Amino acid sequence: MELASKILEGNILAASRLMRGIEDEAPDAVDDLKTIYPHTGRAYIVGVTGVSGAGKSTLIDSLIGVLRKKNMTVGVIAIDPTSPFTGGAILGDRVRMQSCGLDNDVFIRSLAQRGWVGGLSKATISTIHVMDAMGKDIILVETVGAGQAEINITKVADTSIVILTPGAGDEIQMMKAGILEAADIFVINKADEKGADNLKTQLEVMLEMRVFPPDGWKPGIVLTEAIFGKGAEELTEAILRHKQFLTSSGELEKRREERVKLELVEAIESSVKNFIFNSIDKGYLEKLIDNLAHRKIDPHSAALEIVSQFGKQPKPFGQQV
Ligand SMILES: Nc1nc2c(ncn2[C@@H]2O[C@H](COP(=O)(O)OP(=O)(O)OP(=O)(O)O)[C@@H](O)[C@H]2O)c(=O)[nH]1
Ligand SMILES: [Mg+2]
Repeated sequence: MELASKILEGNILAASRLMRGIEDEAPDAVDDLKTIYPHTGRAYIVGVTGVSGAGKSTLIDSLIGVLRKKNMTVGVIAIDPTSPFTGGAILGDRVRMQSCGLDNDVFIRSLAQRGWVGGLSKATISTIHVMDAMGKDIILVETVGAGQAEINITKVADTSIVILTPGAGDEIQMMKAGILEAADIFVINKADEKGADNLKTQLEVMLEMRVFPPDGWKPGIVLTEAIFGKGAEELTEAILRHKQFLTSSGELEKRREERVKLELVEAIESSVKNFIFNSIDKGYLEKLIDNLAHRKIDPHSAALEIVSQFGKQPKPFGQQV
């Protein structure tokens, strides 16, 4: 438990160790995660999604600068990054400091998505928990907006930012349905390039066609030039305004309930699977597999046959509390 208490003190080396354990699915990691869990739920989670090369990392670099000026501590999780964080002037120093374990204010971690089976992967949520427990005020999660993970990141984030770039007619098409709908803030990055205004109009038209409840949140559009640090302050203000809206409308609590529900579903899936495979009669399992191989039964029916043996409780079930 020593590792967990070091993490709660914000120790970067301890946090890195647990994050590695999470990725390797080390059994110890589960215990440490249990210990830190009561200390999580304070960080504000921001998803940053856009196609490869849209400028997500560059924009995050400049956001970090603005957030640090506001004395906020920052965590960054880059999922499947295809380009490394080059680091602006500020970040460059911070990353160097971080590698010496000296800087507690900014913590950056990359996660490989390859090999994940469905869902957003426990690894992302658990890594968020570690940064949260370290006391990071805001956690930025960078994902490339083309896969299944991005749909889920919008469920995990408090604020979802979608980045587009000029000449992005194609980008809009490439974005999976559901990502655009889930955006709380649109960013048009590379506004120094031709076509930014055009794209803004296109987005505005798209938003006009959607119906928002009168007291609901209507996504805004922020123009940025991330390489020049332009627009990062406006974007920070937009994030904080959205946070304020979510807090005062009670929407934040609802989103967070959705998030823990998602975690519960993932946890149930893995514990039920473990439970069944640990307790099932091996001879019965072998026979079932043999029947599957000889096409005497199909996998869905086989699964139902197994699960039905564990579903003998009255419905609905649950302990009285
Ligand atoms: N002209 C211009 N180029 C930019 C701007 N922002 C970022 N870039 C450039 O766009 C390229 C991609 O930027 P990244 O920040 O790596 O993009 P990304 O979205 O993180 O890319 P992946 O991690 O590969 O998905 C880099 O060469 C940046 O210098 C901008 O505002 N204007
Ligand atoms: Mg990147």
